[in-house]
Amino acid sequence: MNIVEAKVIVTCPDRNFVTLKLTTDDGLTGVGDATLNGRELAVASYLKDHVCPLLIGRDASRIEDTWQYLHKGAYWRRGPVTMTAVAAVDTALWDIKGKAAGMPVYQLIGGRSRDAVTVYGHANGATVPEALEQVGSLLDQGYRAVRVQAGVPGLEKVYGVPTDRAPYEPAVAGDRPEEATWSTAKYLNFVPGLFAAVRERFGHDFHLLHDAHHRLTPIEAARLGKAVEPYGLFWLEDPISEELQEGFRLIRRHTTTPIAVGEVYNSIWDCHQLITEQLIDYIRMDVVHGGGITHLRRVFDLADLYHVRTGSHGATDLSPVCLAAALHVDIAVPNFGIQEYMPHTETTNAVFPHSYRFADGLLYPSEEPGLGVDIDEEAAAEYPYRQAYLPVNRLEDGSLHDW
Ligand code: GCO
Ligand code: MG
Repeated sequence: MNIVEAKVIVTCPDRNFVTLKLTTDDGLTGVGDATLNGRELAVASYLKDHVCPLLIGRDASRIEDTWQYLHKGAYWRRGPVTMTAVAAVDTALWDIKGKAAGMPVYQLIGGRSRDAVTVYGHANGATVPEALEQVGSLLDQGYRAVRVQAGVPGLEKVYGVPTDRAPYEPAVAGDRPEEATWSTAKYLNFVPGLFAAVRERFGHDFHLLHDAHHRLTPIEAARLGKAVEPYGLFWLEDPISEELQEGFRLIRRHTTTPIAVGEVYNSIWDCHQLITEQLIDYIRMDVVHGGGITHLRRVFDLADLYHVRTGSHGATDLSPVCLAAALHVDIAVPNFGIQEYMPHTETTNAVFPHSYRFADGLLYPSEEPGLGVDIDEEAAAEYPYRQAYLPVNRLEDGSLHDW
C-alpha cells in the first residue's frame, strides 16, 4: 500500500481551504485538511515543495513512522505551518487506513466511548437583544450548549460579531488585514451583564460559553472569571495570550470559572505545563492545527491524566475534512468535553461531500470506512484562492494588542 500521488488542492468555496489528497497504488485515496486561516499558501508550499516529494513510494500504512519522519526528520519542528502540514498527511493516512480496514476511523482508535458528540453553537449579536434572539433560536434548534458574544457599546467592531447579521466569518478578503479598535475596560464593564441577561431570559438548563480571544491580562481575566461565576459558565475561552503558560496560574488562584485554551497551539509542548499543573479545564487543540489525529490523541491522553477534558476548535476555517476527523476523535476519547460547531455554507459543503450529521444539538461521525469525507475536485476548481486576512486589533491609543 504505497503512496503514488500527493496532491495539494487550494479552493475558496466562500472561504479558503487547503486539502491534501493522497492516492495509493491499490487505488485508495485519503484526504487531510491543511488550512491555516490567513496563511494558507505557506502550508500549501510547505506540502508541495517539501513534503509531497517525500511521500511518494512510502508505505501508507506506517502512520506513526511517517509522523515521526516528518517531525523529527525535518530538524525544524513544530510551529503552525509545519504542524498543519504534518496534520494533513496524518489525517489522510488515517482515512486510507480506515478504508483499507473497511471501518470508520473511530473504530481504529478504540471505538465509541459515547453515542454522539455534544456541540456548542454560536450566538453572535451586534446588541444584547440580538444575541438573546440568537440564543433562543439555537435552543429551539436543539442545541444544549451556546457560546454567546455581543458587540460592546462604544466599540465600533468586535471580532466575530457581525454587524449585519451575516454568518460568522472573521477572515476578510483583501490585500491587507482590517484594523479594529479594542478597549478592555469597556468590554469588562459590559460583558457580565450579557450573561446575566442570557440566564435571566433562558435559565440555567443549558451550557453557556464565551470567548475572550486572548485580549486580557491575567489579573483582568481573574476579575472577569470571578464576576461571571453566578452565571455558571461552561468555560471562559482564551482569556489571555497563550504563550506564557505560567500566566494562567494567576487566573486560577482567583476564580472557579472553568478555563479553555488551545486553538492556536500546535504541539504538546505548547500546553504540557497547563495540563500537568491543572491550570485549565479544557484543551481546545484540533486535528488540523494540532498535528493530526496521531498527535492530538497524545495531547488528549496527557490531558486525561490531569482531569482536563477536550473541547476542540471547530470554526468554519477548519474544513469539513477536519470536522469529520474531529468527530472520530471526539466519539472515541474517554475525556471528551464538547466540540465547537459552526455549520459550513452550502457552497463549502458541496465541495466537501461528507456523511457526518447534526441532530438535536449533537453531531454523529460518519459510519463509512475511513473519515467519511471527500473533496470534489471539479467543484473545488471553480473557486480560485482569494487573499484574506484575520483582522488586526489595536487599543484606543493605537497600540497593537493581542487577540
Ligand atoms: C473560535 C475561534 C475562531 C478563530 C478562527 C481563527 O473560537 O472559533 O476563536 O474565531 O479566531 O478560527 O482562524
Ligand atoms: Mg476561540
